[in-house]
Amino acid sequence: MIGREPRVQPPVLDLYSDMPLYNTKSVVHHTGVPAPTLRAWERRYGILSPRRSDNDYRLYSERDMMTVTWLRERVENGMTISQAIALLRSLEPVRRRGRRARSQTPSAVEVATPPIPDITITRFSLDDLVATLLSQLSNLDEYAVHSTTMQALAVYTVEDVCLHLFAPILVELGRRWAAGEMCATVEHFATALIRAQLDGLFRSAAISRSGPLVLVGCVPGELHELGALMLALFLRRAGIRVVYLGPNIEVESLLATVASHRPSCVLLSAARAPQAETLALLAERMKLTSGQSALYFGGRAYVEDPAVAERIPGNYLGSDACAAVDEIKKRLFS
Ligand code: B12
Repeated sequence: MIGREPRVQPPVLDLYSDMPLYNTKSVVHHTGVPAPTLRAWERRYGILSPRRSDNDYRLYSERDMMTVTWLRERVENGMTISQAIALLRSLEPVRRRGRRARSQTPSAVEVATPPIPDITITRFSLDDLVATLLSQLSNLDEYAVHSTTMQALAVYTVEDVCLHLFAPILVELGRRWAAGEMCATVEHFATALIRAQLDGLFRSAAISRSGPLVLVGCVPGELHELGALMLALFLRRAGIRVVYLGPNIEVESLLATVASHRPSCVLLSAARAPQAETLALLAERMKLTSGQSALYFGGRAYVEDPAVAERIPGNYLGSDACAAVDEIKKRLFS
């Protein structure tokens, strides 16, 4: 695409009156949004709350008019209306911070509130968000990282944010670290923030308390856990009863847990070759001791060296976490 895409900013609603003055015809005329669409947005999303005139006609404010125009522009720029509304809602705290800062005297603002960083995103494709987030992470700018992540989650699915925003960022950080272009501090900072975000999503997803149990974790010695955590998150979001066990699972305790809880499946991740090999022994022991629990495995280590996967007596799932969820659902429910 040539030229700049429009900046995604919260509409400056507070500058506009919320006095109910305009009838539907006038709003349609000023915003270009047809009356049935206005009513649908009102009914489905509760985004507008026109008051009623004495003769029961809807009356909208200038602020409503601005909201409608802002939403129309987002839709014209390629968002669906529900994405645009989710984005508007995610920007609301930012708008409120701006309002608070504006209402204070200049000296009070200096003393009482930290400077409000420019959290507007100039571009909104996932590729552009990767670049934005990478630079914010490199600057150790936690506030901006949080804001960008929230806006990405308002527009894209959790799965897309994980696979097409977080994962490429982590790979790029790994590349920069290995090439000596970036110090480990930034990589640690970024990993900790992304891990916290994934954990928050995992804890806030609806937990299924019934149905077959699935355990997810990392093979012994494996500290790279974000792929496994993403997999657990996707499974939970797909309605599967999943327990996430974390990195570096110890063999004996895993075998004991499998024996006592009898999960339907155990899914293990390995990111590096030495750890990938350890799974062969664990898989043999699991086969002997836990006949009913199926062992599945995957991760980047087996992509790098597919021959290792062939030596492991378990079910190799590849490295596509979404395809893996479909595969596990098939095993559990058909
Ligand atoms: C963050 C990170 C760390 C963190 C991990 C922290 C944490 N909480 O996870 C820490 C600091 C601990 C770390 C340590 C090390 N790291 Co490191 N690390 C990374 C980095 C930058 C990101 C890893 C990551 O999260 N990737 C993103 C996730 C989402 O990708 P993923 O794991 O591949 O998972 C995806 C798929 O594979 C799939 N998947 C994953 N598991 C499973 C399982 C199943 C069943 C299925 C179906 C799918 C699936 O789903 C995910 C989504 O698509 C990578 C760079 C990279 N290219 O990945 C290096 C990297 C993996 N690390 C590397 C190295 C060398 C190390 C160390 C040896 C460094 C050292 N000298 O100490 C240690 C080893 C530690 C250990 N014993 O495991 C190398 C590995 C090179 C190699 N080929 O072996 C990499 C590639 C960096 C590089 N470019 O060189 N690291």
